[in-house]
Parts: sequence; structure tokens; C-alpha cells
Amino acid sequence: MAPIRVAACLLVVIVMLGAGAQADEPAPSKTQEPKPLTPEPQAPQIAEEPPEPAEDVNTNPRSGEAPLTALAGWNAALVMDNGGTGVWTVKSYQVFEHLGAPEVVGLDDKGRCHVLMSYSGTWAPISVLHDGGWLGGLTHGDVDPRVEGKELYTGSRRGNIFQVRAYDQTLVDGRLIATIEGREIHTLVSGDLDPRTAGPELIAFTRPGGVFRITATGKDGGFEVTKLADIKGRVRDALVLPGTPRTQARIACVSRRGTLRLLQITKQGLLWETVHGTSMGRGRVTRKPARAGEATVLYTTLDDGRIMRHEESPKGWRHETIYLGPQGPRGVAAGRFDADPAVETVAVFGYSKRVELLTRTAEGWKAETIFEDPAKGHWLCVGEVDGRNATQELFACGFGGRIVQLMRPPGYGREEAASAR
Ligand SMILES: [Ca+2]
Ligand SMILES: [Ca+2]
Repeated sequence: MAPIRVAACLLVVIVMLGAGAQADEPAPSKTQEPKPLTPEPQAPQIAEEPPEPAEDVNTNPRSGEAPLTALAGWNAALVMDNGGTGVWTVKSYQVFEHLGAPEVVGLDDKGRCHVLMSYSGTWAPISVLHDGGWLGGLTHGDVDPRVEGKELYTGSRRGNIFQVRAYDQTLVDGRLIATIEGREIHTLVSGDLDPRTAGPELIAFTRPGGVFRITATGKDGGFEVTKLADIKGRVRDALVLPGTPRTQARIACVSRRGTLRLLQITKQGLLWETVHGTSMGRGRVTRKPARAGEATVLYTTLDDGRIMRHEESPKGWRHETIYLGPQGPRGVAAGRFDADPAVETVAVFGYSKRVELLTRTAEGWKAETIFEDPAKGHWLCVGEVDGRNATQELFACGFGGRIVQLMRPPGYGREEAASAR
């Protein structure tokens, strides 16, 4: 693996966007709007110094598993330390089709995209792009038929949208595919979302509020950008609810305006359905893992610390507040985190610096802290990189510049096997 990693590190493709783009400090907003009231993504804070680790504990995830202290029966390990530069978004995708384990992708405050490969506890990063300001939106999809398989797409504070392509040589590179002048790219989703165009597209949500379609239809391998609408409020997170042969896919959007809305792009135009609205900004959305025959369930975060659960039924949506948590949730991830697959669980992270697991019990929802970070959190996602437990893993990132993996110990939910516990 070592020679591959060396080769991988050599391929740091820097997209040059002019001298101004290389500044390390966040660029001034071109929108002339006041600074966002929520500090997302803004200048990073330096993490408080962690306690000195014991001498025999590895702290470098490039050379081996780098354990961290976790709580409540969980384990934790460092995936990446970005030297104090905030990491605003983390998601897990199968970036390399020739590698069994999925990768982890982080976006940072200097406009860099980090693709991290796991290998028996080590995490090897390949870093691409350098937009100068933060990168925000992130999606993985087969948007470009000219490139085999799926591609990564990310967007920046400066309005730039990039394609990041993976190769079987275990390399990635990136290129600028579009610029939307005067708009920050906060959220990206991909899929066959617009029936007015053939094949899949990227949909970008911007600040000031707008919806744009980006298709791989430009000349010379380029892309084309079409503005679909101006909207009120910044969409801070979105996910695609796949369609059926009879129905168009829906995009679940949460907004600074406080809404959870579903967007359908139809031949007649954009159709918005408000699922829930409240007088509080809404920041993140996740979906309960889909099971055949089960209703769609979404969870959303409100900036004052409430976590809401929304369940769809033929009669409409039912809403339930499941957690009155600390101010500033900035991450929510639903998944299987309990040994019993029937138990409903969802994890949250944010300005409290704590990752908390919410579990539905016969007596109602209970919360327990499973990890405490030295710095404020900004994103949380689910992944599967450890088959020794029966549960999914979590990845957390934020202002301290670290990406942390949280996992149940070997043998958790897998009592049939001897385990290394
Ligand atoms: Ca493709
Ligand atoms: Ca697992």
C-alpha cells in the first residue's frame, strides 16, 4: 500500500483561480449581505489542546489506528487532523470502485477536498482543490456520462463548482466545471431530478437563495448552468428521496428560514411542498434507513437545539419533537447504532462539542453522550467501515479541523463470533 500512497500524495491537483483565490483567509462575501448569523462555514477556531496521550498510543492515523476516548460503550479513532483548519462537511461514499471499503470525504475552510481511504485502521488522505474560501456542498453521483462511474461534486463560497474524479490508480483529481457569480454554493444534490433534461444533473442551492441546474452538456467536456428559481432562505442541507416509475424524485430541503420543504422538479416547473415550518432556523436533515414497506422518516435539526422527527403517511406528515438538546446542532445522522436492528436511533453533533445518541425506548426518547470533541462540531454522517460490529459507524467534523470516527466495539451485536474485545 505504501507506494500507492506515495503516488497518491503526488497528485495534489491545484485548481488555480487567480491570485486572489489562493488567500488562506476567507474571501469577503460578494453578496454584500450581512455575515450569516450562524457561524457556518466561517473562520475556524483552533481546538483546545487535547490531553497528552500515553506514549504507546498512536496519534497518527496515517500510520495506524489512532484511538481517541469515547463514552457509553463506543470506540473512537482519529481519521484526519487538518492542523486547526475547520472541516465543515464530512460524508462517506464509495469513491474508489476497486476498493472494498467506502471512503470518507471532508471539505475544509481553505477550499480543499480530502478523500480518505481506510486500510486496517489507517486513513490515507488525498487532498485536491484549493479554492481559497470554504467548500460547502458535496454530492456523489453519475452526473457525467463522459466519465465512467460516479463523480464527486463540491461547491464553494466563491460560487465555484468542481468535479472530483477517481481513478483505478487510486488517484483523484479535480476541475472547475462552473461558476455562479455572486452566489455561495451551500448545498448540492445529484440524480435524475429534472424531467426536462435527459439523464442526471446536479442541483445547487445557493446564498443568496437560488436553485440552479448543472448538466454535463457543455462543449469540449464542459457543463451548462441553468437558473431554475430564486428562493427565500438559504438551503443548508438537502437529500434526495428517490422517485418511482410513476413519481418524480423529491428533494428534502432544510432552510435557514425554518422550513423543511420537498422540491419536485416537474415538466411544468418547480413544485414545493412545505412539510414543516417554524420560527427557528433549520440546519440539517437525515433520513431513517429506508426499508421496504416502511414510511419515509426524516429528522431535522433546529438551531435552538430541538431535533424533530417527521413521518410520512398517506394522510400527510406527522411531526414529533424528539430531543430538546443543546443550542446549535450542526449534524444529524440516522442509522443502525443499536445491537437490536428494530431499535430506532439517530445521532446529533454541534456547538455543544458532544456527539449524542438518541434512542427510541418504550418510555420515550433517551439521549446519551458518546463522544466529546475539544471543538464545536459542524457535520455528522453515517458510514460502514468496520464489519466486526453489527452497527454502522459515525464520522464527525468541525471547527477543530478533525475528522473522527465513532464505532461500536468488535463483537457488538455479533455475539455468534469470538471477538477481540
Ligand atoms: Ca459518470
Ligand atoms: Ca460497522
